[in-house]
Amino acid sequence: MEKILVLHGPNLNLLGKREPEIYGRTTLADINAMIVARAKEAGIEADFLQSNHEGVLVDALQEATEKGYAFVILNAAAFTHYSIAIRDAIAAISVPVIEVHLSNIHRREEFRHHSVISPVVMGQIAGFGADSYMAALEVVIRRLAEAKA
Ligand code: CA2
Repeated sequence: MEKILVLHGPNLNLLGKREPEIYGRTTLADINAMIVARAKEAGIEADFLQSNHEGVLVDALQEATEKGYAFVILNAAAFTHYSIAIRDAIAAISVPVIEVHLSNIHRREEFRHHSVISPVVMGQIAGFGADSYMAALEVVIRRLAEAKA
């Protein structure tokens, strides 16, 4: 069975519990459950990791190849905007990474407009709340089906 890794960056553990006016009421556990349900339908296994620590995310990206993940769906949260370590880790691995954001980072504060990881990911999906993750998953499902055909 193909498997994917979903990585959530710093503070996303607070989702649904703080600042609902920006990030909504859906919790991270809700998002993970939605991903598991859709992935299961498509015969894909999904693993999850949330960390507030840059190095933990770098380690997880580095290990993605040897652990056999077909894709990584990554919300690097604030690290998106300044973590060269995460960018370098993405560039160093052969596993394709899809960048997701709950909010539309391009219509928020100026400092959120730039993603240092965008040049090294497969693509970016932003602004659809939890559906940004679900849209990324649909891309994964289609790409994996194409690869089998
Ligand atoms: O829109 C996104 O998904 C972001 O990656 C979320 C990050 C932010 O720094 C990025 O610019 C865009 C912040 C995640 C923090 O999530 C919280 C959730 C609830 C309460 C407080 C923070």
